[in-house]
Amino acid sequence: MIDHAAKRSVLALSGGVGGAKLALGLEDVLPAGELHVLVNTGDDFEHLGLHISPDIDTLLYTLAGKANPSQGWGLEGESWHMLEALAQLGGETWFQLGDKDLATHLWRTHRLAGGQALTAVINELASQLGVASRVHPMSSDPVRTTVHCRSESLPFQRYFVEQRCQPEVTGFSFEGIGNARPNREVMTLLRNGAFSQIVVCPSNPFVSIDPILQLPGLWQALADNPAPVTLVSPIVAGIAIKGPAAKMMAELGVPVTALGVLAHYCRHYPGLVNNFVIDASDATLASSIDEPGVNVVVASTVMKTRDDKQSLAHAVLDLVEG
Ligand code: FO1
Repeated sequence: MIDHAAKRSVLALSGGVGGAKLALGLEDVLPAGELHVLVNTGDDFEHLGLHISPDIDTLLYTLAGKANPSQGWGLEGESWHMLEALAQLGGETWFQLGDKDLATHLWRTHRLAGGQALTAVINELASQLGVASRVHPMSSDPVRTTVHCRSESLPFQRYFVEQRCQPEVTGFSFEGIGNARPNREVMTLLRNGAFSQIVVCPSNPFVSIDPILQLPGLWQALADNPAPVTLVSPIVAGIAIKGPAAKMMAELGVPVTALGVLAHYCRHYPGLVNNFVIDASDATLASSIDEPGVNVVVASTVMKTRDDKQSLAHAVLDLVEG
């Protein structure tokens, strides 16, 4: 195993819970401050007058060691008095906001109303929570994911939380993406050659990573960058490690395998992926992957323990030095 202390920074692209696991492993094995995470904000929404950034908060809480371990989202040791009182008033309680988590939403909404950019507010929150890595919203401009289903189109959180991902999906759109500017600091770091590797975490390709890559100019900037791009498959042995990715692939007619994941990225972002990490249980698929320029790597990608997260992080980082 290589000592990663001497190397440059790493940029990880992430959605919420699944991506946060690998981000935590990367943070553990990299020198402090060398991990930058560019996070999806397509599932941000305005709820009860508050600006909620679920994937950003999942990253912040996970890297701060404060995440609820069973849910992956929200804070550990949470209480629910506000939600109970809201229910008594007849308010909407389908989206669960814990009492401590509420402070994050109140603070963010207050700072945004005062004219701060989302990027600056997240920097403040990260520093208050004691997060050593850099957590970057993909953009400070609003992008909102809509899930198109057979019978209706739903804002992302209505589909994901209220409808529990049950409606059959036919596609996705990202409102506002055409005018959204990619995170300026990350674009500058890319231009300056600050990253030794770019890692696409095992997050949902359609609703977590696509909104990031479809920001104007972003995926081309990643593809043109000399730092290799390593994609970790979110599909293992035909199932999604976390969330509805496998269900969505089946409904969209994409093969529910690691091959289907790679085909999605290669079709929409040609030349982006240099390394593709698949799980050991999918090792037999390796010989059937013949995407030009893609190096296939087999590793243990299921991250149940902290050790699992660190081992996968080492396997990914070793690719660049190896
Ligand atoms: N996910 C749920 O499945 N149910 C919830 O009630 C819920 C509340 C919630 C509150 C704050 C927050 O930061 C995240 C929350 N999530 C909840 C997760 C959220 O829906 C994420 O967008 C998904 O996990 C997809 O990344």
